[in-house]
Amino acid sequence: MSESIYGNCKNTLPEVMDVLVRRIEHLNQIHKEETGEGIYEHFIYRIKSEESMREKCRRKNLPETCETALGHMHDAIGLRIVCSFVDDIYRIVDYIREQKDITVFNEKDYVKNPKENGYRSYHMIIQLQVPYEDWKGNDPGLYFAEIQLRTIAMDSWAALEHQVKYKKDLGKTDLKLITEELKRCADELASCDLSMQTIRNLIQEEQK
Ligand code: 0O2
Repeated sequence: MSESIYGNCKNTLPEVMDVLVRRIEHLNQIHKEETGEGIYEHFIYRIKSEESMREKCRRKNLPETCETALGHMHDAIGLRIVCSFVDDIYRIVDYIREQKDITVFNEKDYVKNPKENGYRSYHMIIQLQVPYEDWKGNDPGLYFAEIQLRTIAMDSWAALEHQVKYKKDLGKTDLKLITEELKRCADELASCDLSMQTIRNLIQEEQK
């Protein structure tokens, strides 16, 4: 069997991801105790499969090594947090920024600055310090992770758009029309997110 692209860190990656997962669950718990509501609707997480990581290395013309997978790529560990309201996305972002063992390496706010196709999400690349060895042999070690934050509406849109991207049998006309419709949908969903946020604010004001 060929060696893992994650080298000696293969078995550590799930443990590092677990630290992050527990942190986010803790935030949800605190928020529930304070407000009676969870801060996210659901969240999912994964270690990028060997196959996907190797494919990404090839796509980017980088060697299929542990250094590339854990030093140059930042999404071997990925979390996706799906919220009911846009404000909750920014609350979680602030919470992540406050963590002493986390350094924010890069952020992309595709919520305020959507991609041309309509894609919306908040992306954070973070570096987490953990009491485990990293790929460089440092202990405590540093591990990258990608955290994507979105609303339920943004998440449904991204799932549909992802499906379309991989449909190979679409003609040029179909593709153009679908792309335009997807963009229109993304904008309408963003407008719904805004209305939902306004309704929530009104309810909260009323409760004060
Ligand atoms: P997977 O399978 O989801 O992990 P990168 O390609 O990561 O080096 P880039 O281009 O700077 O770098 O990344 P960006 O824009 O932060 O996006 C990374 C991830 O966001 C993607 O991961 C997707 O999950 C998601 N994403 C970004 N743009 C789109 C989009 O237009 N549509 C959808 N559906 N998802 C998007 P990967 O690596 O593609 O794959």
